[in-house]
Amino acid sequence: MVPDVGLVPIRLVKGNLSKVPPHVQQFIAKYVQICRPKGVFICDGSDEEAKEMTEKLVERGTLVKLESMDNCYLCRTDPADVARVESKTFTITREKFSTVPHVAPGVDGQLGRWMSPEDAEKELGSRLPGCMKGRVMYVIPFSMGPVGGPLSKPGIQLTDSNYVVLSMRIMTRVSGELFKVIGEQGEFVQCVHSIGAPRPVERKVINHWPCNPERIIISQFPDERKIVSYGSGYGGNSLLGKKCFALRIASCMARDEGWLAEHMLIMSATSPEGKEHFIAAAFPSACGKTNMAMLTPTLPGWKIKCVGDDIAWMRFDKDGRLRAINPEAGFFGVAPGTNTKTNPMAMATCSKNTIFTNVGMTSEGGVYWEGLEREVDPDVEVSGWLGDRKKIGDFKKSGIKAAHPNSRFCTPASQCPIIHPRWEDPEGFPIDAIIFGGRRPEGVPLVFESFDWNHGVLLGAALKSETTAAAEHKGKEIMHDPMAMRPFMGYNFGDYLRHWIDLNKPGRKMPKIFHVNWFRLDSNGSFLWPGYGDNIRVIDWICKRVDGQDNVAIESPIGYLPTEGSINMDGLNDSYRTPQNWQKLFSLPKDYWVEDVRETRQFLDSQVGIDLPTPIIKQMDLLQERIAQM
Ligand code: OXD
Ligand code: MN
Repeated sequence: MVPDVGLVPIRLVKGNLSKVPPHVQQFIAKYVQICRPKGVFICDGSDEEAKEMTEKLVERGTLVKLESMDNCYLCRTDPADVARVESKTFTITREKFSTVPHVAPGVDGQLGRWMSPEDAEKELGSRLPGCMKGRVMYVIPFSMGPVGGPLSKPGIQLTDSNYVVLSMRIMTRVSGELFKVIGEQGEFVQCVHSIGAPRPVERKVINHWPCNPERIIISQFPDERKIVSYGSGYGGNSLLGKKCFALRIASCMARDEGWLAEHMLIMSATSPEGKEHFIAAAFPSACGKTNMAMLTPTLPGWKIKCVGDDIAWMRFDKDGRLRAINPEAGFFGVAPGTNTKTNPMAMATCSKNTIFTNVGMTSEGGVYWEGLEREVDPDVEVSGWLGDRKKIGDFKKSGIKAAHPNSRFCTPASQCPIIHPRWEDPEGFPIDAIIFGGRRPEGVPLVFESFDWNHGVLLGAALKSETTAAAEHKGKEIMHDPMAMRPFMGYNFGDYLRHWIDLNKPGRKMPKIFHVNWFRLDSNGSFLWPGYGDNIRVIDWICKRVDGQDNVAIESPIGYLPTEGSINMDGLNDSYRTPQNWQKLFSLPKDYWVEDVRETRQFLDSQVGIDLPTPIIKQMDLLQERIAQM
């Protein structure tokens, strides 16, 4: 069947074009014309479709079936394509300062990368033409958020990677129904993705993972609600519903429409008395958001339910409550470090119907990564992500990792044993508390609360953390990651802060804002806090504050701190319960804070410059004054 939709014929390999609204057909036809795939496959999101595609990928060697698991597969990528590439990620707007703030002269801007439409045309014009030659273009209709929900948004992704098709159907809601939704609403986000390896391939294909890492470009066009990603098949570079759409494009939609698209987990915590609180928490990549979203409480009687582990879309309802949905349908979690102690719920979630990428594989057909040493038979042989076979202990001895530090599991959220029973409620959940946090080895207390909304926005703006493997950074350093959105900002960060401040309107019930740090170290380098399931103790305190308990907090220069003894330490090891440990967890070394605030101020002044909203400058002045008087 070769229907003609006006530009070039769409040579259909599979699917039903008659169900595709005309403006979506035009979009497909435009990119068929440019990318020249050998055929077009319109996905319907069905299990049969996934099964067929999976079998093909196993035959080809892109996926390996994990024999000891239930419907799980391993993918090993080209070692040159293993993480998000922030340096090649751009936002394209006519006006530069819609995308990036006015940085100080001579300063290298860190909050977003702008490209002019002319340069983008040149860059993409030298990559896209013919980029899908010899490959099939898959058309993925997907929804971020429950299909047709009031807070949800539809998208169409075109891609020449069937690994992407399979991952997108886990991470988003892929369904032919979307064509109807789009037909009625008109709007959809245009997502174009190519691995950049037309046939015959020029670059040597490694691990059956064709890609073009030297020419990667990930471009967002917020004004056109469009994303074009070229060269990489990995994670946030290629699953365009996630970072590109649900954060970068959606933050622009949110600015225009008065809501928030944030890099936040969503969870509920129910106290032993049966009171449920909803929490959204922003942490930079690889700070344990997934662990926190599904933590197993160590305090008796508490229950945690997970709504989402990475992204929150939040909008005030008519009663002035901020309601959040998780726009995603799956978890794309970092594998190393995940085990039955740190995150038993994630382990249970990814025991079936999961695609693992760049982890090790045991000779029995199970998975292995650093952190599972105690859970996998030490005599078993593992083939590492780079293909070398060794015993577990020998990986450690040789210093070679069995799994890449950014290796992932891609698994359906519905399989999480503690997924909230109403996690797909299209209306979302009312958020009581927003938490910001990062990896801060020094100086920053376990938890503190902002004095008010604007002070809370400053806590988010001042967020810093040790760097991670989720992007291409090398080594450990403390990096600014304002609102945990540095790599995901869709527009001028000063305007973004202004948007946050402006949300605080009379009649609205603003969530309380907190800052946490699970990662403070002792002088001998050991953690002062056990973390993981014991973080419920901090959540317990946060819930008390949300409920208005005044006697559990004391004012300090940086915010409200817990009064000594107000965090429940029952059942913890004695070493955590000493007054000395409390002092180490909550102390505010003056020199540290004087320097910290000076450095934050310098960062915001130089990076956001004249775009920094006055209320934030005022908050910094007040903070600096309070610290000077310490
Ligand atoms: C992620 C990230 O993959 O934040 O979620 O990098
Ligand atoms: Mn993330």
